[in-house]
Amino acid sequence: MSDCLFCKIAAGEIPAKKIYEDDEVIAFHDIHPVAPVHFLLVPKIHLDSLAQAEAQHQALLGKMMLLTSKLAAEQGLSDGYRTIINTGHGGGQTFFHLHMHIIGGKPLSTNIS
Ligand code: DGP
Repeated sequence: MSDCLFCKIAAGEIPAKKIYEDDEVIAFHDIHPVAPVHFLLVPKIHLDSLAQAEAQHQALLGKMMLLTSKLAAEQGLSDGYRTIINTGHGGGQTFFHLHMHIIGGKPLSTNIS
């Protein structure tokens, strides 16, 4: 998508503090961190949100889930971390390219509202 921020970051057209990249996904620090560690894990293909994912994306989504623990450990989150996927306006999504937030490095509330 030509006007998608995360597509442009994935293509290297907009800089980001990258922590991981392969042929399918990229991870980079969130520009507005809500915790000492806050990065985004983003598929390189454009999907507006998790609601657009289909069976053909199952392996990619599984890969992203499994990658969180490796990347979190590399970022020093030995005591745990939170993953969030905001989906749609009602879910608090503001950038419409599927992305997973990985957050940690401070005590996180058990209240996820
Ligand atoms: P969401 O509300 O789930 O759509 O989260 C979008 C996140 O994207 C938000 O936490 C801030 C982050 N973000 C927005 N613009 C940029 C940017 O230009 N660079 C980086 N690294 N993060 C950004």
